[in-house]
Parts: sequence; C-alpha cells; structure tokens
Amino acid sequence: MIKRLIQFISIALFILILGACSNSMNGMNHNNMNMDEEREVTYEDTTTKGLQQTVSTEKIELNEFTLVAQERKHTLTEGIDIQAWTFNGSVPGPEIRVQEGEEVKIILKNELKDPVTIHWHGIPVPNNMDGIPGVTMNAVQPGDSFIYEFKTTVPGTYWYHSHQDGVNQLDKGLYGSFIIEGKNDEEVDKDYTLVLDEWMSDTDSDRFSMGHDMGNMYDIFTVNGKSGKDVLPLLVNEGDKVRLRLVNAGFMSHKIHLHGHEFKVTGTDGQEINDPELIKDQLISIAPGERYDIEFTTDNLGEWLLESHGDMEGTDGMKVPIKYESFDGASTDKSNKQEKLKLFDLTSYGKEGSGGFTLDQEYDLSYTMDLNTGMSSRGMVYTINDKTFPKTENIKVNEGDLVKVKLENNSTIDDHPMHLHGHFFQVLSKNGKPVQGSPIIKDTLNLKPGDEYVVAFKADNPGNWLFHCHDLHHASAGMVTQVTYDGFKPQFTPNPNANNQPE
Ligand SMILES: [Cu+2]
Repeated sequence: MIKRLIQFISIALFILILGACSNSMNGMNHNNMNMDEEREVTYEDTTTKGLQQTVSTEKIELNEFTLVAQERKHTLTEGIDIQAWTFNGSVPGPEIRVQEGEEVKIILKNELKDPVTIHWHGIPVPNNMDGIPGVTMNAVQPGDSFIYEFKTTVPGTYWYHSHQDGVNQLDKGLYGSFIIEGKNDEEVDKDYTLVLDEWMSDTDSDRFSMGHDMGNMYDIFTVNGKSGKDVLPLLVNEGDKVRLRLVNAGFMSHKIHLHGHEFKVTGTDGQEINDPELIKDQLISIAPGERYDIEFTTDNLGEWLLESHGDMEGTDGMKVPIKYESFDGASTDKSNKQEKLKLFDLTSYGKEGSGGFTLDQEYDLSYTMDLNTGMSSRGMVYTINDKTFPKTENIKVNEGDLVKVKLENNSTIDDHPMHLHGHFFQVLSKNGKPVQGSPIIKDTLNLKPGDEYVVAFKADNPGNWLFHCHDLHHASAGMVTQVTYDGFKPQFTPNPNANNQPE
C-alpha cells in the first residue's frame, strides 16, 4: 500500500516535471542520426488512466490485413498494469500466420503520438520494405499509414517489431510473431508460439538517469505478455506431436528448460536444423531477437513446466504449464530453476550437411567486427571497431559477393546478439573451432564475452541493411553498422522532420 502511494506520488511528480519540459523534448529531433547530439529519452507519463485494456492476442491468417499501433493499458499479472504500446490492442500483437510463397500486404496505421515503423525480423524482404526509419523509409507519423508488401519466400518462425526508437518502443510492447508455414513442414498436433520479454514494474525516474545496461531494472519476465500464474497453459493430449516456437522479443537472454520430455531442436531463426537428435534436460539459451523451434511427443501424462532457469528477480514469472487434458491429478512437477543443467550447443548438434559455405573457400570480401564496450562523455557506448553509429564503417559489398565476417566480442561482461537484416548468414566456426553437426543458418547470433565467430553470407539482396546488436540498449548507444550495396539508391527521400530514429 505504502509502496503504491510512493509510486503514485513519484508518477505525479514525474508528470509535473515532464509537463514543464515537454516543449523542449518535443522539439528534439534525431533525424540526422547523429550520435554526437545529446540523446533525450522521449518517455511520456506512464499512467494508464483512461486507457482501454488490452485484448488477447489474435491470430491473423489472411494475406492482407491492418496493424494499428495504439496505446493501451496492459496487465502483466494481477495488480501490475503498465502503459503499453500495442499492435491491434494486444501484447504481443497479432500472431501472423501465412503460407510460404504468399504475397502479403500489411497496412500499418499509426494511432500513437510518436512515429513508428515495422521491421520484419529475419524475413528477407526487399530493402524498401525493411522498415528502418532514415535508412529504408521515413518513420510513419501519428495519424499516417504505410503499406508493406512482400513475398514470404522462406518458411519458419519470425517476428515483427517497430524499428523506430526501438529501445523504447519494443520495451512498450510493439511486436508480434510472424510464422511462415512451409509447404513441406512436418505435420504436428499442436503448434504454439511463445514470445518472451521483460518489463519494469516500477518506471520511476531512476531509469532516466541510469546508464544503458539496465538488466536488473527488468523485474517482470513474461511469456506472451503475461507473467507468473497469468501465463496461459499449453493444453496437450497424450501422443500429441507438439511444436513450440520460442521468440525472444526482450533485451535479455533466457535459458529455457522443458520438463519431463525429450525434445528435438528442429530450427533456429526460421532455418531448419539437419537431422536433429533427441535431447533431454538441456537449457536452450535464447538471446534477444533469436528464435528456436523445438518439438516433442507427449508421452508423460501429468502437468509439466517449461521454465526459465536462473536467479533473476523476474525468472519465476517465466513459466508455462504444459497440461495434459486427460490428467486430473495434482501436478508433482516442481521448478528447479537454480539447477545448472547442460546448455544446448547448437555448434555440435544434428547431422553434417552442406550449408553452402566453407571456411577455406574463397571469399570476395572479409571483414572483422570488434565488438566492445567503452565510455564516452555521454556515458556507456557500445562500439564496432572502436566507433559508434553512424560513424561505424559500413560493410561495402557488390551484388553477388561472397562475404566472410569475423565477429569478436571484446566486452568483458556484455553479450551481443548480432542481427543482420535482409540476409541469412551461415555460422562457420566458434572460437576457432569449425561448426560440427548441422550447418547453422541464422539472422541473429549471440556472442558471449570473449567469443569469436566466423560467419558467411552471399550479398544477394541489394539495399542498405542494418547489422546491429539486438540488445537495443547497446544499439541505441552505438552498436550498429550497415551492409551497403555499391550503386544502390534508396527509393525514398529522408524527411528531416520525420524524427527518424533507426536504431
Ligand atoms: Cu550488445
């Protein structure tokens, strides 16, 4: 009660302060993407008064539909309401399910007070559909619309999110899953998508004065927008073949443990894993932006947990009950979130095959990206080859080039989940050791401190494409570069008044 009162007073005070300086804040303009300018965070007041409550996430199986960005009140769990920014009034936004090869047309309508865009994370779309303000389009202004059109060529698990001021807009809920069902997908009885995220229960003014690494500020972990006992259970029948599509929309890695069942990791980032073997009691560590598809057969009647392991304050909230419908006993399964189980190792899993690239073949270009953490007069910065965006050096390619990139994480404590837009890359080696087992094709690759990976891709999608860290606290503090194609001209004229904030 007292805490609520303090919270109320601090929010009220905050609104007053915000009111006093709102003119100067609204006047801020980041259109020239210049990191040298002092960055102001444009948080509005965080009350939920007068806002409509969120609805549950719908499934959209059409190939033409509208996504409306709008503000709502969202209940993470009983007693914890937050001001959310949503697509179609839900957190996550609609689960989009379309067929491989379909042409989709999506109308984005912006009913927020800030500009937004949509980026189709992992889907290789034409450059002008990638949704990057100031790079591929102008941010969609309040009251305006934008039409995205592309063909869904590669089946798999993807997601979409705003790429305007992403560090704040994703935090507020502007994301959803995007499933492209393949012609040759294996039939399953249940196909569930689980979108992971973290939230702050207390948005007091501390967050504005803190540095960019606010890991411990996120104290509520959610699955499909709900935490703890409000997470919807997954209902199964005995003998079901179940597919779970895990999507991490947050800024922290989560180690996920499936209780009571053997399972296979069948895909990552929309790409199949070759001949995956059954494993049990291994933790799938899923980094920001990554996806993992797992499959299991329900051969163990009862009620089981799919839970996050670790000892963060929010860990407890990230638990999904798996309920057999014919089971009427009491669940005997317990959390063992502190147990340090084996971490699933994607670099030695499944069967060898050809992914198209090898370490010793010839490449047209080789780049090195030294990822690091530094200090500047503005606070923490996250650098690529000692530079921050937009001063980072672009990876310049010609169409058709075979490109090899060595990524090194020289930060001492920060993970860097690096995401390349518009292309998949093949992971060839980790810490000097060639990848064993299945070829690994991804669009987001997490580097732990000290990690070094070599990846390769073919420059086959002309445009200007971001390559950045998906801990968007790091991206917004510098860790962004671009893959740029020689001779490519974007099909839009940057509007200096659009407040374009690509990172
Ligand atoms: Cu990072």
